[in-house]
Amino acid sequence: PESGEGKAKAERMFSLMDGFLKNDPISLQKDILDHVEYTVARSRFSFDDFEAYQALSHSVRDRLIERWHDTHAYFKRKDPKRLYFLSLEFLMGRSLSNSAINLGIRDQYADALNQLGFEFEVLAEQEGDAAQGNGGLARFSACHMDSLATMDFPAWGYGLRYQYGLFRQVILDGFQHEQPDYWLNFGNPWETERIPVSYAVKFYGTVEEKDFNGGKCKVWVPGETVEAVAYDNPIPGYGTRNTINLRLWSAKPSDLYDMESYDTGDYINAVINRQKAETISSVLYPDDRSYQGKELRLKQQYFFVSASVQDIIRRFKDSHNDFNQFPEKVALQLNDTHPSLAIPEVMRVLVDEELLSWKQAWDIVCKIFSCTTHTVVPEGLEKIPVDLLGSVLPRHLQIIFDINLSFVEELKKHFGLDFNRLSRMSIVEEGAVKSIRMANLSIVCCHTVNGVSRVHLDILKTKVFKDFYELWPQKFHYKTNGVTQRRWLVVSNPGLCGLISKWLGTDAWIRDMDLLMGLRDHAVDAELQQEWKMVRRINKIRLAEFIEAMTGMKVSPDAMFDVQIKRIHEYKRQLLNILGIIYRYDCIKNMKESDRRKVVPRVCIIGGKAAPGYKMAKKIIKLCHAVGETINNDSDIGDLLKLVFIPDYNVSVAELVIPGSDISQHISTAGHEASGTGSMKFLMNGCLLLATADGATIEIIEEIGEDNMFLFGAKVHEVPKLREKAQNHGMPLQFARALKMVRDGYFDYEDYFKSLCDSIEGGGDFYLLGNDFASYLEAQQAAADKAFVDQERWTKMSILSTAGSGRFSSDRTVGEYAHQTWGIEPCRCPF
Ligand code: B1H
Repeated sequence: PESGEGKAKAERMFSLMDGFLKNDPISLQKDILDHVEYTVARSRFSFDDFEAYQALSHSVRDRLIERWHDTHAYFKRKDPKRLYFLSLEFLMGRSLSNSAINLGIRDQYADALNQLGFEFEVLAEQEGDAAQGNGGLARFSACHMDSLATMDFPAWGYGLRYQYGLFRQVILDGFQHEQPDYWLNFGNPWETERIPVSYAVKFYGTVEEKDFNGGKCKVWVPGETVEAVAYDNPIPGYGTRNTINLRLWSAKPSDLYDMESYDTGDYINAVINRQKAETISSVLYPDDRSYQGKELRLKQQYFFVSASVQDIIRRFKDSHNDFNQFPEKVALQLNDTHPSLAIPEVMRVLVDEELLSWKQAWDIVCKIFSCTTHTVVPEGLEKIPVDLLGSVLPRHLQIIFDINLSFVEELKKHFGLDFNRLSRMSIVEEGAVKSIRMANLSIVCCHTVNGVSRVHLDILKTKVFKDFYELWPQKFHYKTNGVTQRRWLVVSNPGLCGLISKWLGTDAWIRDMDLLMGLRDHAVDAELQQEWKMVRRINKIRLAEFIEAMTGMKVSPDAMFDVQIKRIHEYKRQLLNILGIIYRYDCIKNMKESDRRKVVPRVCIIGGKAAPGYKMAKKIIKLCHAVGETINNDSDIGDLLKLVFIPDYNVSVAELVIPGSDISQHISTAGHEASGTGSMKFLMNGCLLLATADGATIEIIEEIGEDNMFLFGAKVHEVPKLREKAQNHGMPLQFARALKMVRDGYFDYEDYFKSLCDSIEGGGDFYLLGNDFASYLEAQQAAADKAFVDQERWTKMSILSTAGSGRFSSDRTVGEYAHQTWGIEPCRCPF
C-alpha cells in the first residue's frame, strides 16, 4: 500500500518480521529443530531420518514461500502478460534437493545438518517421487516449469492433483504387477492447500434458452456440481528470487446444494454419493499414447480446465475491466489436446457469463491459445464420442458444433465443395461412433501449433495434419524439446558438475548451457580425461550398488554399462535390444576360450513400465527376465554378459542410473518418436548414444557429430518402402536365429512368447526389427565395443557429448516458446 491505514499496518508487520529467514548454520539448525518439535510433533531430542527429512523439507518450504509471496506481489504490481501452462500430467519427481539447490542453500543445509549428525543426501533419499504423469510428455511439463521459473517468466502451471500417481511396478516371477501409488500417505510438505481458492465445476444437466436484453441467452442448468480446491506447489528458479506456482486442483464435494432425505438410509446414501465427487481427481490414467473415450477421463479433463479458466479470469478481472485487453495479458498453452476443452470453456464463460458477443469472444479465443502436440500417428489423436460429451458437457457440445459450423463454411470458401477434405478436416467425425476430434478443435482455435522436434514438424506437415498445413501453413512450428540441466546434471551428478565448473572456470552454465561448448577445447587434455573417468567410475560404482540392492545381482563396474530405460513400447524396440543380447549370448557361448578373452564385458540394463492393458509390452518385460535368468546363470558366460531389469523405473531411478551409464539406447523405428528426451539427459551426463536417426536424435547428431555416437538403422523417409519389402522378404539369418531361440523355448515360456514372435515373423514386422538388426549389431560390436577398448577415445567422445548438449536445455526451448509463441517477457523480482 502507498499510504493510509494499509501502509501503517504493512510497516508494523514488516518491523515485526525481522527480515527474511536467515541461512547461517545456527538459524538453519534452529529452524529444522523447531519443525521437528512443532510441525512434525516429535521431540527434538529423538527423531529418525524420515522425521528429519520432514522437518528439513518444511524449513526449505518456508523459504520457498517467502519468495513465492514476493514473486506474486511483484507480478501483481507489474501486471505483465502471463503464461498459463495447462497440462494433465506433471512428472515432478522429488523436490528437496532440487529446491535447496535452486534456492542456492543446499551446501548451507548440508553443513548445518552435519553438525546435527545427519547427512543431507541420506535425508533426501527419504522422499518419495511425485509421479503425477506417465513419461516424456509429463516430464516435459516439469522441465518447462523449472526453466520458466529460472528465466523469470511470469508463468503459472495448472494441473490435476491425483491421489494415486502412476502405478508402482512390482515384478513377480518376471511378470509386471501394478501397485497403486497412494503417494500422499506420508504427507506432502511441498504443497499448500488453499481452501479459499476453490471453484464450483458443473457437469451434466441441460441447456435452457432464456430471454435476455431483448435477445436470447443460454443457461446451463447442471446435474452435478463438484468443488475444485487449489493446492499450490512453489517452483523456485535457479539464480533468481523468482518462485512461480504450480496449482493443482483436487475434487471435493460441493456445498452448493441442500439434500432432502426421508430416513437415515437416504441420508447416508446421499452423503456417500456426494463423496464420490472426489473420484474425479483420484487416479492418473496409466496409458501413454492411447486415449480412451471414458467418462471419468473426460470429467478429469474438464474439471481441471474449468477450475483453471475460472481462476485465470478472476485474476484478470481483479485488475482489469475490459476483456479486449485479455489477449495482451494472457497466453494459454495447452500441453497436447488433453486440456483442449479450455477452448469451448473460455467461449462459454465469455459468452454466457461475461455476456460478450460470439464474435468478440471468438476474436479473443483465437489470440490466446497455443498448443504443443506430441503425437506422430493419426491413431494417437484424441477423440471424444459426441453422445458422451453431450451428456457430460451439453453446453460445450453446442459451442463446439457452432465453432465447427463457421469453420466448415470457411473451408468451403477456401477449397470449394471437396467433401472428402471437408469430412477429414471437420471437428466432428461422422461414422459408427460420432466423435469430436480434439486435435482439429485445437488447430482451428490455436494461433500456433508446435511440434517437439524438426522431423516431427515434417511428419505433422506431410502426414498427421497435412490438410491443416495446406490451409494454415503459418500456424505450424516446432520447438525441439529440452530438459533442465538443474535436475539432470546439478541434482543428479554433483561430481561431473564440479568438474565442468572447474574446467570452464565458472558455474554460469547452470543458467546458460551454451557455455558447455567450452569443454571442447579440453576434450583431449589428459588431466581432464583422468578426472572425467574418475567421476564416471564413482557413478558406476554407485549404480552397481543400487543394482545389487534392487535385484541382488553383483555387476562389475569394469564392464560397459549399456542402458535402455523408458516406457515399454513396441515402437521403442526393447525387443530389438533383447534379441541383440540373445545374439551376443549365443556368440559368446559358441566361442573358443581364446576368443572369449577378447570380448568386452557388458552389463545390459533395461527398465520401464508397461501400460497395464498393453499385452505385448508386458510380454517384453517377461522376455527380458527369462533371457536374463538364462544368461546370468550360465557359468560359460560369467561376467562377460549380464542382463538386469531395474524394476519401478521413475524419475529418481533415472537420476541415479543416467550418470552411471556408458552407453544408452534410443532405438525407435525412424518416424515414431516425436522427440525423445531421455537421450538428452544421457548426453548431458557424458553417456554415449546408440541410436536411430529419429525425433530429436537427428538434431543431436548435428550438434555432436556422427563420430561421437553410434548410429544405425533405416532413416525416416526409407521406412514406408522397407515396410512393403519386409512383408515379402524373409528375415536376415542372425535375426531369425535369435528369434528361433525364443520361439523354440530356449528361455522357457514357449507358449507365452508365441504371439511376440508371431508379431514379427510372417511379414508382420511393422517396426522393422529384422531390417535394422544387422546394422544394430554392427553399431554394437564394430563401433561401440571397439570404441570402449580405446578408453582415451571413449572419454573424448564422452566429453564431447556433454560439450554438445547445450542446445538440449529446456531453457532454450522455453526461450523460443516465450519469444515466438507466447509473447511474454521476463519479470524478475528485485532483491
Ligand atoms: C508423448 C504422449 C502421450 N507423446 C497420451 N504422446 C497420453 C499421449 O495419457 N495419455 O493419454 C500420455 C502421453 N507422450 C511423448 O512426448 C513422445 O512419445 C516423446 O517422443 C516426446 O519426447 C514426449 C515429450 O514431447
